[in-house]
Amino acid sequence: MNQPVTVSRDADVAVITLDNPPVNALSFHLRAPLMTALETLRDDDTVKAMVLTCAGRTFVAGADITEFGKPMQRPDLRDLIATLEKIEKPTVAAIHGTALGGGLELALGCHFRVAVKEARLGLPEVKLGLLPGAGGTVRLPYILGPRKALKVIVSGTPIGAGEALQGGLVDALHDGELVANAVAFARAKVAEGGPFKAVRDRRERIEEADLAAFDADAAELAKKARGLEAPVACAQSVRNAITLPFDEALAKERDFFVHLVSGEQSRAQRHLFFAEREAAKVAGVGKDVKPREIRRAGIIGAGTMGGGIAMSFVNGGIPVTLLEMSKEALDRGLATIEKNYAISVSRGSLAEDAKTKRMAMFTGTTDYADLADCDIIIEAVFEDMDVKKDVFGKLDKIAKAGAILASNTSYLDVDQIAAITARPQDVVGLHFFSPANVMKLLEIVRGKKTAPDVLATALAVAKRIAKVPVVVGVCHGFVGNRMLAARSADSEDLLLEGASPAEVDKSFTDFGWPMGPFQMADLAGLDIGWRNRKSLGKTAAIADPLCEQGRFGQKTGKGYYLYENGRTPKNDPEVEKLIEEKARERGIERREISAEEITERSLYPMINEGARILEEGIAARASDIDIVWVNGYGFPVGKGGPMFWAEAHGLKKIVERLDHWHTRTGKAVFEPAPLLRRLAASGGSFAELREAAA
Ligand code: T1G
Repeated sequence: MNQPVTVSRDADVAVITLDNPPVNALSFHLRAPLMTALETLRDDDTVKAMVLTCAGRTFVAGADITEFGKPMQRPDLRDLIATLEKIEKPTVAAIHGTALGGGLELALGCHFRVAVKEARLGLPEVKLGLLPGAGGTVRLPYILGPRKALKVIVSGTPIGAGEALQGGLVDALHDGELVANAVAFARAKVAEGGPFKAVRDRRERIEEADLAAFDADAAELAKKARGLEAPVACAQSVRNAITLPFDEALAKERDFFVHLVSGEQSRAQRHLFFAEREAAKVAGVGKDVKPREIRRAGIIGAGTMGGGIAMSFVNGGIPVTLLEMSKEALDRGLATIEKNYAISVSRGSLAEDAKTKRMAMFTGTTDYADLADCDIIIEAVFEDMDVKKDVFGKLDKIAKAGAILASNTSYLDVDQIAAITARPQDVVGLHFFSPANVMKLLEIVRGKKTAPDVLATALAVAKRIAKVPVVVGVCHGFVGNRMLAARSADSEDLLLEGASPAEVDKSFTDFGWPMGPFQMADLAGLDIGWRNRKSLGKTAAIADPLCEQGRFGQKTGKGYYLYENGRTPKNDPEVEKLIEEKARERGIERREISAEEITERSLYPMINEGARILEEGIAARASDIDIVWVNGYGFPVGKGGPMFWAEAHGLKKIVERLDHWHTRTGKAVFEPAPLLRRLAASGGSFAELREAAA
């Protein structure tokens, strides 16, 4: 068992090494010996300077998130930093990997910070529904200035060591031996002589701060918070660093932290943090299953999905061969990709030379034979089984042995597609979400014959292209789209019985969704659903007549809403009139429909379908379903995902209301799944399924 804290000496410089794998989280068993080391070295006159470093792949990646919600054992992180900051001999944090959250706060307790060039530094607490709780919202503004610090803290996105150096957060960058360089840096400071200023005493950036400009930035950021408390608390706490004395601002930061850490939103977002990591652990695909090597990817189809998928691979450093049926279609697809990169360059999120490098990683072709050297080939062609089978038939002939053949189908039976080939073990579904170069979610569809190393490869590729993977089984619409169908199964009746599209959408945005179902349908295009219904011989009371009038949504300037200028939806009395007419035709007496009823008739059936999906083993864990919905469908992170929210909301109440609507409507989507009924009756939780499965 490794020592969490070891102290070594390089003559008069003491080196404290923290070692708490895998990410040196500041658990109590690290904090206690660290406090002892700090106090001992502080009082040892033979020690002229101290260096703080970490063993393993990264500097401290934060407080130990698993300790939140439990009584905090002292010394806590603030005690450590308070002791560190009072040490008069120079203290230097030597940073590699990531210095995140409490890890960066600890480093800000030192006089100096040195780092390797690849290091990343940040305060991602806002992503856990928290704010930095050990001085980060006060000390970082002292170093970077309030406006820059506000951006770093409210985005939660780490900055690179180069940017940190420019901002004064890091004092030196090193290529070679980090600790040796840090010791040399410390010794040089000793030679320069003190006093050495603690961060809390460096007020220059605070005194020159432009409060009005800061408030304008904060107001902009608050607009994007969409009901999340943490971003607003972060901004207020950074503002306190400008307006209040250091210790007062620190105390207020603590109050915010204590409030947030015991709140529902942070509990939900911490659930998602661990759920995302759990989702990558797949039964039968242990660490012993080696992924196949992926040097080049082939993408079939350069349309919206194919182009976005291709960009994800190139952004992840994997060169792409992009195939289209015709040169025109290929050129159109590549031009769209180039335009997307140009937009990123114009926004400053991509350098011009990086764009050039990325465009050079695309090879266009209209010849299937050019895919023969690809290690993975993903088709993103028209969502039709015959078309998919035709493509896989061709792929089976040209793809090299061991190549992974993947379908981006969003609904269809991957086993049927695999059966077309002589290598079903190499076939997997990779369901990306539009826009594929932006959306984080990747539903990995495991076929009956998909080999474990194909799944291991898909999981490894997902990490390389910065996607959040969830492995799901084969069924119509997999996890996300299947539940989406249940969520909208009753939406037309809600309109016929009295709700307006705007009322339904408002209940969703009030809940925290970025957009409601009718605005979403207008964005996606009503004609897609219309074509689908016609092919299945199905009808829709409202959507069909809207489509017959050419109201396909944003793309035709009107759908459920009117779009006079671009994307802003406007209520259209024509639509209201059509709904009233269709209701009259069906003898439906229209009435007031509350937001609560809308939630019951849309979210409850969706959760119910989630329970069916768990019963069938299509999803391994309820938390996987939460990850699908938060990363693929905009389910509000502050609510933790549909299954987490359902438990917090009360399974008993949900089952009672499902029974009510099942009786009222006779619709199958409202008939409670046996699992849901059982857990509601026993007061059980979805988590117990996981334990049972483990
Ligand atoms: N606490 C506890 N466990 C952690 C952890 C943490 N801070 N960070 C990671 N783990 C576990 C994780 O669950 C996984 O476990 C394993 O380590 C490897 O992680 C007072 C309030 C550092 C970029 O938010 O972003 O400080 O699944 O798979 O992909 O202000 O981990 O193997 O059992 O993610 O290489 C702020 C969280 C905390 C950073 C590495 N810090 N971590 O990514 O590995 S709040 C964070 C990460 C705080 C103070 C406050 C990433 C990483 P298992 P991994 P990775």
